[in-house]
Amino acid sequence: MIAQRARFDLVVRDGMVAVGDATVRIDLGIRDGCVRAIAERLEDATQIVDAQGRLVLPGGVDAHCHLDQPNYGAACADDFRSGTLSAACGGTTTIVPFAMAHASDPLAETVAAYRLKAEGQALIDYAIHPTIQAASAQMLERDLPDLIRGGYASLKIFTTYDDFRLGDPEILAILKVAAVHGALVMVHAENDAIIAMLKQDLLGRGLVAPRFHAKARPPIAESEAIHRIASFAELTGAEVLIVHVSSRVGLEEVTRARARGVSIHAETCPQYLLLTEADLDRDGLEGAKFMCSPPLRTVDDQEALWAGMAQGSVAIYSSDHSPYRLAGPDGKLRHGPQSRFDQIANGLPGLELRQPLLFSEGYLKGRISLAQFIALSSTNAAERHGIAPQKGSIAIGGDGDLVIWDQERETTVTRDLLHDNTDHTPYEGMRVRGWPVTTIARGEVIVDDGRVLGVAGRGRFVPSKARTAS
Ligand code: DUC
Ligand code: ZN
Ligand code: ZN
Repeated sequence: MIAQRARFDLVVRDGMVAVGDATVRIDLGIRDGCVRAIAERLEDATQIVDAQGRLVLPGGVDAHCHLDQPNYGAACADDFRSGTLSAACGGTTTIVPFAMAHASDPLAETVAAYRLKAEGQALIDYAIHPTIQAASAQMLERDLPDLIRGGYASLKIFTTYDDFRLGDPEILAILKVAAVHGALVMVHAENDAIIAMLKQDLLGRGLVAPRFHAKARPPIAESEAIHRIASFAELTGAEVLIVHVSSRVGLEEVTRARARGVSIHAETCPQYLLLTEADLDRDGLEGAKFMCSPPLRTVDDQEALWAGMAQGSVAIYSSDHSPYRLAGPDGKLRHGPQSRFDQIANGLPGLELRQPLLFSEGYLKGRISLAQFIALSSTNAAERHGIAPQKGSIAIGGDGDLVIWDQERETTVTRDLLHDNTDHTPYEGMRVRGWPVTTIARGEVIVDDGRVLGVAGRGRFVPSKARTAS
């Protein structure tokens, strides 16, 4: 006799599922990785997960993190295996890291090689952003359109860093191509000349401690670059996303441009909401743990970013997980205890704590609503980066990527709690309320109450779709 297959592979029973700002007690039925039914009572399942009394939200989408990147000094501490494990343990079910290479490397090869690094390693699904560091005629006419059509419709460019930065003519040319072919262009927006001048002044005066990192990259460096990119977006009609917006004045440039109809969005990250430049001044080289670019700012900047999250001018909340160990020959302090600020790698870990921090500090403290928590940490990123509706929401036909939250759980953050491969967390000692206790990815329970059940390599590539036919 052939056994009948159950109607659902998994039913998540009796959870409080978010519908707008309300929650509804309902069952979710998943078959073949996708949500197939949402109803008061679903039976006939191979597996039932009891979510009674708990919130059931879409899995987090972290569309800005750095894994297994080339070493430009300190080594990236996480590969796809450790990075996706850490993400899954923190309630994230999709990530979008960057395929980075040298300017002269062929784009398609860079992206293909990076995709290979994920295969067999990733625990959760992933899309990929190519970073664009050159703008030759062949690249603009052929390589870039091919890439966009091929499932890489979300690109990143830089206005600073000697190895990556593009000049205005190249940026304009790339935006024109992106507008025609329907790609999103993510921009690291800081004025390179301002930073170079200030850095030289500070180092010349012997002002080398980590806190001078923030002085070398003031908010005006960010706001100038955002203003320029907004103008270019207005001119070309391209859709742009300013990544890691850190300052009030930076966000104001985005808000002003949006008000006149420019297709520009802002992303921010937990570090800009919860840490300040005072952290750079901690004892000894403790400040190195807090060095990222753009740098941490002030309480006033934090308030502007929280207001932007609540009012909609910040669209996306990502980790910008840039993992470096402190110790060791490849770590942040590889130049020794006297390291100058310009010798310390910029980047903070955050993949695992991104969701818990926003849930606790944003939603449970009343700074944002539950609907805003979901939009900022999942749906908006999926939509803007071309992976919705498969990712980023709970909907019939979408992937069964769900996170069950225990709203009552209180956790003190310690390094031991986390699964990334760094040796510290900038959030050590912070009290967090609410925790993503169960992570379900395409209908499979991959993390449950601290136990990792999913297997490395189960994660799949998700193509990022262009907005318009080209
Ligand atoms: N920009 C990023 O997006 N991540 C890390 C450092 C940086 O400058
Ligand atoms: Zn950046
Ligand atoms: Zn980044």
